[in-house]
Amino acid sequence: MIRVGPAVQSALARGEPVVALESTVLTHGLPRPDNLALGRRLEEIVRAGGAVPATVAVVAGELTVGIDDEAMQRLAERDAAKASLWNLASVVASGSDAGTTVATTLFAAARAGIAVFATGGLGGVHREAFDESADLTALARESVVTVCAGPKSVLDAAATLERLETSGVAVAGWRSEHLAGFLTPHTDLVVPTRCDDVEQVATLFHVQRDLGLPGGLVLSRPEPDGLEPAALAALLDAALADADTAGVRGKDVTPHLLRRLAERSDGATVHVNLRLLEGNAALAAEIAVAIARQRAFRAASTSPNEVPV
Ligand code: PSU
Ligand code: MN
Repeated sequence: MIRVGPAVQSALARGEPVVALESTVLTHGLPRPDNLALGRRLEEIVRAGGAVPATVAVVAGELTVGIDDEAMQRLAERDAAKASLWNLASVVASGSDAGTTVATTLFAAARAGIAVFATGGLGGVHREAFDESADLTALARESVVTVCAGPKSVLDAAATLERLETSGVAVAGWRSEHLAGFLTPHTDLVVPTRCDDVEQVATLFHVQRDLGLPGGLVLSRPEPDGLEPAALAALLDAALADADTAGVRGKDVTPHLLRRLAERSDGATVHVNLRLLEGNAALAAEIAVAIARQRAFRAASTSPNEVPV
């Protein structure tokens, strides 16, 4: 029941690099009309990096890997649902349109055979007890490289990192020892691995697969354009208080907080969000190219552990 778009299908059949992109950022994460412009720009960035973009979404009840521009326009301009793993079946059954979260995008991308995924921020452990994103479950299950700017700023980053460790997800910092803070470049949390070039990332990915490890690899890329940690903390406290007063719960929490952060920062958080998404897509394309090259080399080589440098 997963539809794969024609460009993505032929790229995958030829072993060419493909980068999956999520769509909740279009339906819920960014204001109109920035969202549509961004969705198109991310695909362009991936193409410019030598890979084929595969934006994932539910289109009229069909989980689609590689939506066309018409579908992207509809998702960005009309109200659509937000599909995580726990409500995916009901969204599909009802025949509606939905943006896919990190969890659902990972699920669909892995089924289609895509190795690399670019997003903005990961879902994770919220500051309020018992709200934990299904993104964590999907990251533990799917053998995919997820390029992100760290856990979403509204989360408990330390708890999220612990949960990733518990479920066996490899976390690497892109040219950094620290976990990226989404809207701020760094948290003070140290990540287990540091990667300084894309070949290293591709090698880690292949070794994880060779070992038969079930989970994925999170590559945390700090966005240099990000906000000062103190400024972000003040904005967040205010936005969290707003959400509490408004009585927002469940899957509506994240979109609500993002909207309040944007309003309270005069759009600064949206600007950073756009920059980090673009940077992540560009890096993901490079990684997809490196993975495809190493895969071809390994297939031709008698010693599977040798990788090109
Ligand atoms: N971060 C953002 N904007 C977003 C999201 C994260 O800055 O729109 C989305 C991602 O798609 C992520 C989802 O997978 O929120 C997590 O939602 P939840 O916590 O309800 O699982
Ligand atoms: Mn939640």
